[in-house]
Amino acid sequence: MALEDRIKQIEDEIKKTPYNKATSHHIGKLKAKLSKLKEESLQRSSKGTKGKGFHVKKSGDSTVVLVGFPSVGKSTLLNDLTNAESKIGEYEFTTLEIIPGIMEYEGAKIQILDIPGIITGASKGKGRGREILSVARNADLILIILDVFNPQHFHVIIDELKNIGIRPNEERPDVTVKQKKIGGLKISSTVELTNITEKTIRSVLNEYGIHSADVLIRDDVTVDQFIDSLDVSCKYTPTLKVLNKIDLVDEEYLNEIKSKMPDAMFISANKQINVEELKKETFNKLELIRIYLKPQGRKADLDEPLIIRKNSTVRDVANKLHRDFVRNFRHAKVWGSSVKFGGQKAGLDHVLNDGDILRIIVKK
Ligand SMILES: Nc1nc2c(ncn2[C@@H]2O[C@H](COP(=O)(O)OP(=O)(O)O)[C@@H](O)[C@H]2O)c(=O)[nH]1
Ligand SMILES: [Mg+2]
Repeated sequence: MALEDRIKQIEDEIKKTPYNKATSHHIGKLKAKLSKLKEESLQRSSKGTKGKGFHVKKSGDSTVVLVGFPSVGKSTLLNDLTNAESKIGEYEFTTLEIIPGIMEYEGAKIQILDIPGIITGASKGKGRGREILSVARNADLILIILDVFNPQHFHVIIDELKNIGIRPNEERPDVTVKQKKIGGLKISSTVELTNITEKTIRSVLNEYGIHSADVLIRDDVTVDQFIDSLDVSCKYTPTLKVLNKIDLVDEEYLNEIKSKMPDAMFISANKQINVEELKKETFNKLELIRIYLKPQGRKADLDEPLIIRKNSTVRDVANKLHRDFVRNFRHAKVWGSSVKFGGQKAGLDHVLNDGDILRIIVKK
């Protein structure tokens, strides 16, 4: 049976099985099976897309992807936010390729990708949807662009993203599984588990071929979250909801949607309403910090910071500068709020703070 058919079969079986105490571990097993199959299917499709024009080189300090149905104004918005010139169309499916642009904000260069519009069923391959959506898997932030007249598309997009292995706005659950050769499964948790039984945990692990391991759970996870924690390919990506074309609606309509979607941004891409606010919110959501580099024997360059994601380490900076910095790393010296005193020695795993000054010392 083809992979997609097996996925469908298990999805149907999960739907058919009533959920209760007696069936929960069976459902857990099915869900684990499903997750494995989806992962496999994802891997296959990403192999198949190489060289087809959907591979975009990452550039800038972080990458933002615009995801939405056709004709919601993604290309118009890309042109507003960046130096790019993406074609804008009156008809659907204007953009058939990925158009990158760079948005400069507060000294950061943020890459924004305009991808073709997706439709319902995209993650199952409709309209090249899988290839399109796989680009979103590499994003640091996803802007979900909605037409002000179709806010209900939000749920479709979230489902499509989930199907492609993205967990929008979720945190990676705190679960560690240390596999061992013998000894069986030892399961412990630091919180009370109210959503999953030990039996279910065991059957999920067995489905993954894990029969001996120390499992430590620090969050009150659901079955789905527990399965996700075993799937290293899951991406936990923040998103920002953007409702476009507000110039077309009256205040009453607008206020009604605002009350239903209080966390969304309301803009008009072609009338340039709230575009500056969107730039600011995008920048904030990425949680970027500035690091000033201090070359040996010289003052730190306080004009041109290096921009990296919050919680980045010395290793992340070193990697960004040059491969050799990690290979020949001796130690680092740090000035700023991440250390107790200025010039403190730090290793590759030291987590940096906004405004830190960093000097990397390498082996000669
Ligand atoms: N009234 C209005 N029209 C817009 C707005 N943004 C985009 N459009 C129009 O919507 C159509 C589709 O825009 P486009 O950027 O190509 O959408 P895409 O398919 O999502 O890339 C074009 O005719 C745009 O001029 C907006 O804020 N207000
Ligand atoms: Mg477009």
